[in-house]
Amino acid sequence: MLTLYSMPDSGNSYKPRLLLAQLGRPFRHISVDTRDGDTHTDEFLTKNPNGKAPLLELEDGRFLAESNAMLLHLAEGTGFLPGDAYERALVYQWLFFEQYSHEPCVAVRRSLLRYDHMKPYATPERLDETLAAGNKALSVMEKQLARTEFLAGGSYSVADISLYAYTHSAEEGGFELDAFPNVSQWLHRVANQPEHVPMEWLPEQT
Ligand SMILES: N[C@@H](CCC(=O)N[C@@H](CS)C(=O)NCC(=O)O)C(=O)O
Repeated sequence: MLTLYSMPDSGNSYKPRLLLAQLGRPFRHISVDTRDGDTHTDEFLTKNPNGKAPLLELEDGRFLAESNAMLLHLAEGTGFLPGDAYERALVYQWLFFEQYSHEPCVAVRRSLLRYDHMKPYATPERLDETLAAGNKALSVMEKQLARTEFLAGGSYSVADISLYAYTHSAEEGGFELDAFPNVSQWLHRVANQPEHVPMEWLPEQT
């Protein structure tokens, strides 16, 4: 069985949990808390030298880090990842966008405001910077979603799962989603996909 080391409150960790739930793939879940140093123990670092969650352990014992790499691997051969080369590249486009232009501001601002251990880093300059960059990322999504139902076109894909994770919780980072009506409607569409689970969902332990 697959094993996922993930942090319940983290959007990066939510991405593979959501896809696994939607694929109906059972997995063992091991909760880690980065604030307790769980990802910096010698044991964890042998599994992921980067010391970050989520981390996926495949059935054969191999490990895979990086949430978006997990989405691509798990979605292979399913309707969550197009077969056509260009359509697939559009999914990659949004996954790279998520990691470079969205997560570093939308997710980071949420953690600056939400977690006590991040408070020393929540300077007014940092909050201003992440707000401006996050609003820019949301406006890029807004323009795309004025044209297509989902981010990479007409079909729900792992691009939507990846960007849903931190967009649906963006208000916790002080972003005003009412200013982005197409994004808000897309959030509802994503939440209404079959077998959707909320961020708090964790599989029952066997
Ligand atoms: N690019 C990585 C980011 C993972 C990441 O930043 N995880 C955070 C929790 S959301 C973490 O483990 N932080 C602990 C640390 O950096 O020491 C991914 O998408 O999986």
